[in-house]
Amino acid sequence: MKPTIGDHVSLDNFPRTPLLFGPSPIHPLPRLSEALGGGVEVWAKREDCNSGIAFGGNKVRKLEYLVADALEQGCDTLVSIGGIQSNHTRQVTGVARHLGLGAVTVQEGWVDWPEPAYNKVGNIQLTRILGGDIRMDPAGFDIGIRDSWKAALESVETAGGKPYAIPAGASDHPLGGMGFANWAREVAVQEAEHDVFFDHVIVCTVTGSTHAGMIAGFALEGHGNRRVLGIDASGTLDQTTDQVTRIAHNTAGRIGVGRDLGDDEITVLAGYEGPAYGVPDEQTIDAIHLVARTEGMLTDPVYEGKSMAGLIDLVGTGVIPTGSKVLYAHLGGQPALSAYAGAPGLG
Ligand code: 5PA
Repeated sequence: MKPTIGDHVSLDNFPRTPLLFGPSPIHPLPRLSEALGGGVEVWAKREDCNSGIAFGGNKVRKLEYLVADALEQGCDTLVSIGGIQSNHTRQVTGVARHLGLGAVTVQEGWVDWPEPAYNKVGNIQLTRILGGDIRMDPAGFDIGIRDSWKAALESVETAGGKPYAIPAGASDHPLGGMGFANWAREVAVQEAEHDVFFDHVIVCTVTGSTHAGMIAGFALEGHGNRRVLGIDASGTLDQTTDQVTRIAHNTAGRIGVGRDLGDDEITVLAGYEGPAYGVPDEQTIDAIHLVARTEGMLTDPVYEGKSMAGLIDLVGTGVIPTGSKVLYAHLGGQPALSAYAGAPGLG
């Protein structure tokens, strides 16, 4: 069945600063599909190659809407927060540089990973190269609002600057869901181009606005027979589910969905998060190996390796039934791989 492609005036009304190459690539994964038994057709949409800014990723897409707002307000410094190996803070810093803005990022100790190079390589290395103002903080994992982030905002003001506040993952923000609402519209166009309809979408979820934006965006497209399955990688399922639910409802209202979202439209699945946020288990590593070795597609041990483990299991157990067309949202994250060279199977 072909989707109808509509022009959603309400979505187009939001100012957007273009940061992506254009629509992110979409392509089939035939050898992975075959390895999973050949009963389902798996495709990927590649946010890991969506932009030339600091390796791209899902946050660059979200930031198209947040930075448009920041520029309109005349802000000169983006201020955000994440773990030491945060992809988000790397992308915030890259986008700030691209636009001639300053960036302050609080980098917390979200993950207890005993690798000597963990504080040096991967995302933190790239953020340093980008010339970000990094504030290290020992606090543990939490997707909520933190005092250290508020202090960073205040410090910019004290120095005479005008900060723009971007919460963890650019999620708990009025515009957090917009980027992936727009993504859903992009998918509908690409489906028409490729004459395919994805009845299942797999997405990794932690701070929630990627998943939530998709839910709202697909609700606007109006095809009820599509399931968006969020794979939790936070290890704090209730908090992530609450955040996805809240942002999905807010975004749906903002873009003019015109009806309440049903509970069955919001699905966050546990079981693939490993021992904790940022720590892979055997299932994660096996998933990373399978997709790397069948398709040459790289995934990371914090996020996409976990959502890929979810996809593999859901196909294997028949939760995603034979005959399905599955779209795997690849959200980026590979720069963290070098920080995990000590994990069994990754180095
Ligand atoms: C991240 C997030 P959400 O946070 O929007 O749910 O996205 C989850 C996700 N895949 C999925 C990758 C590669 C991600 O980087 N990363 C965070 C970060 O600080 O990098 C926000 C947690």
